[in-house]
Amino acid sequence: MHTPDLFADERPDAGLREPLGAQAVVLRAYALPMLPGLWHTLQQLTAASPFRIMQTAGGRHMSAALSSCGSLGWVSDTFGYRYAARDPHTGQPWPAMPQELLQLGRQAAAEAGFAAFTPDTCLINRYLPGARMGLHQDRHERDFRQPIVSVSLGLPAVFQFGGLTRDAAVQRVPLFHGDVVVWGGVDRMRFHGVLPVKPGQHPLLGAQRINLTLRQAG
Ligand code: MD3
Ligand code: FE
Repeated sequence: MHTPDLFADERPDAGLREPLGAQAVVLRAYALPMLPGLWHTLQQLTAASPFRIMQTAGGRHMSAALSSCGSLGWVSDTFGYRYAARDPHTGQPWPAMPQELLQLGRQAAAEAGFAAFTPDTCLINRYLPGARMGLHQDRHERDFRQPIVSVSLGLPAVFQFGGLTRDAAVQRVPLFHGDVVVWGGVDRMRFHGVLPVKPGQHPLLGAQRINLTLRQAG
């Protein structure tokens, strides 16, 4: 068995497709050709709707900082989790979904066998070293038949991919700058999380990991 320490620096070849489940696949380095343009776009998005630490329904603080773009954005406070049309921090609508993100989401979903994916939101998670995300399911979207497309940027992280119950065995998968993962169908409700991001410097993003999660929420 590999440990995260042993494999975290071994970057798989660009273009590799790694199935994680019957309807979940890693597309290695799929988003790399879009950089640094995508990084520039992200900086504009997060200038308009800045990263913020949200509280959970239980009153705890998340360790990843969040922003969103699109017609809806994911918000969390002591009332719970939901999608909302306005950024509660600025009081304004979230920045519009950039065309390049919409295209990336559609193309990656099609690549994984999901036709006609039309994401209406992109959650932008920022992990500084030490930040993590505990095991959870994504269940606040209206239509679970729609897949989810995730784009990893910056520092690597170890993704945890579990089963349909919290206590099911967990696979550990290292995700690197430019990797795209598509999850849908029978794998859509699997528990997942992110282990604490290790300190490091990425040549383009510096000391952070950013994950984009494209979803059709409404
Ligand atoms: C597997 N974010 O924001 S996205 C999240 O790296 C979240 O920031 C992680 O989980 C991150 O909710 C990973 C990958 C992801 C998203 C949805 C899934 C994996 C999934 C739904 C089902 C199974
Ligand atoms: Fe999630």
